[in-house]
Amino acid sequence: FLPVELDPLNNDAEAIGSDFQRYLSYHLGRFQGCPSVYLYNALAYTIRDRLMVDWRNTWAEHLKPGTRRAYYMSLEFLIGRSLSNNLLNMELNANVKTALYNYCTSLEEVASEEPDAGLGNGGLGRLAACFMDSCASLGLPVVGYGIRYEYGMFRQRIENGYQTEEPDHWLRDGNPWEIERSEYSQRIKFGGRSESYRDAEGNTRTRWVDTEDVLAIPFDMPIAGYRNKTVNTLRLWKASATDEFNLQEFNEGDYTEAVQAKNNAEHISMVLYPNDSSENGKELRLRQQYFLASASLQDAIRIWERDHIEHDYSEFAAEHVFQMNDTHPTIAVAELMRLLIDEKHLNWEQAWEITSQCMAYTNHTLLPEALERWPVHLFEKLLPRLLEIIYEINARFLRIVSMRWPGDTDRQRRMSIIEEGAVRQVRMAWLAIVGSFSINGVAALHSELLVKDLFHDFYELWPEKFNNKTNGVTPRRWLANANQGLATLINQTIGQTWVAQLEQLEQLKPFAEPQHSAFHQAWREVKLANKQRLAQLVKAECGVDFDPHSLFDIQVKRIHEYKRQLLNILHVIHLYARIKQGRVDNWANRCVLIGGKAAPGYFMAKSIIKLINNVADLVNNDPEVGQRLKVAFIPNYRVSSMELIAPAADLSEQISTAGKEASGTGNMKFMMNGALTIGTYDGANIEILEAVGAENFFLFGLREQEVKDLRSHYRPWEIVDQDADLKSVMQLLSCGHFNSVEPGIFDPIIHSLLSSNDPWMTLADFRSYIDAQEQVAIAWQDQERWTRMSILNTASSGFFSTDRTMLEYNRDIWKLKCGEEN
Ligand code: DL6
Repeated sequence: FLPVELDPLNNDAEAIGSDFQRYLSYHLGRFQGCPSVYLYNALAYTIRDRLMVDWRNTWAEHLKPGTRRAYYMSLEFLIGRSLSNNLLNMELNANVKTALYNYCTSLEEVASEEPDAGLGNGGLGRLAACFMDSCASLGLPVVGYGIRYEYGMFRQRIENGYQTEEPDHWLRDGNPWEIERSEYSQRIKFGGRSESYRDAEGNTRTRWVDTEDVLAIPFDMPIAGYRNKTVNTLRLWKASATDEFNLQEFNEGDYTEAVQAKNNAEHISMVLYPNDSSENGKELRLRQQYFLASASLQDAIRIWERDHIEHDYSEFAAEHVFQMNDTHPTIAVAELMRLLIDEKHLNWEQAWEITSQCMAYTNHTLLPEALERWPVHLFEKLLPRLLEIIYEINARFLRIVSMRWPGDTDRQRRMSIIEEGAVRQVRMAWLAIVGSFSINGVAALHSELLVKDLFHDFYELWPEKFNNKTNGVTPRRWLANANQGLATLINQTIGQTWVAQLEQLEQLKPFAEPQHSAFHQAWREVKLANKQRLAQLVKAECGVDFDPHSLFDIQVKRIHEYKRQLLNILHVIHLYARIKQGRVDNWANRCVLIGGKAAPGYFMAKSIIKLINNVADLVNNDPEVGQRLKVAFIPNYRVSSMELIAPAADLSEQISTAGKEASGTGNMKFMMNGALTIGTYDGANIEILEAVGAENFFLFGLREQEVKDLRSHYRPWEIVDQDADLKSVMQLLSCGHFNSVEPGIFDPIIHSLLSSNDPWMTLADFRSYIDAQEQVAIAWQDQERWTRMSILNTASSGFFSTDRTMLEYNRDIWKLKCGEEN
């Protein structure tokens, strides 16, 4: 046991400096002149030590019997870097800077050595990481459960304009933040069969036998709250072979088989699936999902049983809520039933009462291809006992449906957790809905569409389960830390309370008025400095010269047809055509930056990257174009690149087909940093528009209902015929202007744009997008006006803090006590 009182470490620069030196020399065995990555490691250990007392105390506080806790279960936590964020939250920046000064290095240099923990694909994973920061900052007893992937999101390189993927071995130099706690390992079953047996009291029970087990080993990452002495835990599971599994093979004398078995077990946590918004459909993925769900639930039960010696499960639901991040971990519904029935010997009704009071589900997409369904035969092979439980859940659920709508077999078929057909499938979203007491979408429009369309049948049955929780982002990472220039200016103007209460930014509104010209000037200077910093990165990474005085027009996010990077590049081609035609009235010099990764098997997304790069190549090297237009594709877009990009943006591109982007969170990061948005009426754009006012937002395009209405009679070729500008753009594309040495490579793109079946209806929005972009150019020419709009965007971004989002989850779903209330 730890001593009751653990002395906090000294935080002054001298003590930090000497601990840093000790770690470098005695722990890492490195000395002057060593590669900087060791300086980073030594500093991270030094800082982690300083989290330890609060970390231990927070655990102790949260584990007090009777404390209700939430568990955020997610296959993805896109953490990025931890060092500078921790320093900000711990208020150690100044002292660390001084300490490092004595060692002839800067904090920026050392911090840039930290590899991104890229354990997620995009918005969904980054949201989970922002949630963790906010929960800690609010003192909420929330534990994150995820997988410690050996390889995170692939590293993207661009070769001849094409995306290539390389493995991201982010753990190569160790992860100084994590602590392995193998004493809390859990055993996870796979395969085998289920059998009935009679227990000592003569009760008939079921058990899952002849399984091939895998060990789940927890690695804990500290999540420091903002200056509140709370340090929460993100527990990530690593898969490992069990000892006896290996032993058996060794005893049979087959060494290589034994090693193979070990490898198979460890594969489970080897790699993150790099698919965003599409089904993964692979057996290993289902293994990952069950591995996470089972390990986390067993862990929560272990913790609870330790303090509830009598194991009275009637109290369990009052103390637990499991928030399932999308359908990925929703096998947890069936797994909790299994644990309670097979292992804890509760009856079905008791187990169901607990499960359905503990589980909550967040949906993050309306795209049908992202709604997971698993073939029944896969379940039979991998998780036979779970399948039995799912069948029973479904049978009981369908009885409720048939009582409510007698004779409506069509509805029963639609609502069944098992989808019938050539290959029978388990519908994971349906399982989540049936097993959860709360189901939420992530922005107002998205939640509205969920109950109107996708989940309508369930909404009719249980309207009280459905709610909206609009996403947010953490202002610590995305404004206070990423944009230290702007944060300082804001602090000088309205004080520092905004960092923990973002709505305080409202106080900046009066400063948007023209009489505050000194403030406007300072605002522009900060932006210019951020743009200079980004221009250096663009030069280094893409070899393209961005003039920091040009309009920085930026779209960074996963490459997907619904996000319509294509529409952006059509606009670029249009601008290029205008320059070539000498039509440069109302011109604003622009630097267009696009970045994002395409799923490795997503052909169209990869073609779009190639098109962007080819257009960039031509535009950037045409002397007639000059500074009027520059285009770059930034490779390997990730959390740490966004920390440089968001503060430097003037214009944020949020141009998805209406009804397709559930929320978006990049839109919020840009807004917070004073960028203006050009966007469709989609996802959280709508709430951004409402917050900042239509006059400070460039809205364009069809609305969701209009998109639906146009579907049956969409004829894009007619749109081309009627629009001379679009005709020029399409002509440049189809005559091979951008691919003279690789003829035909863009044909699939051209065909999809011109197809009446184009689900993203890119050409339908072309004209209104071009017109909105002209309004952007006009606004940019009046720098006073632009500055005013920029200030108002930051000032109106208070709602988009994950602190607000988490308080809403807590108020409506979790009902935990904050900080001192415990
Ligand atoms: O809720 C976080 C994020 C939203 O902001 C994006 O709009 C949405 O596309 C994303 N959803 C996914 C869904 N993936 N799956 N399954 O990543 O969630």
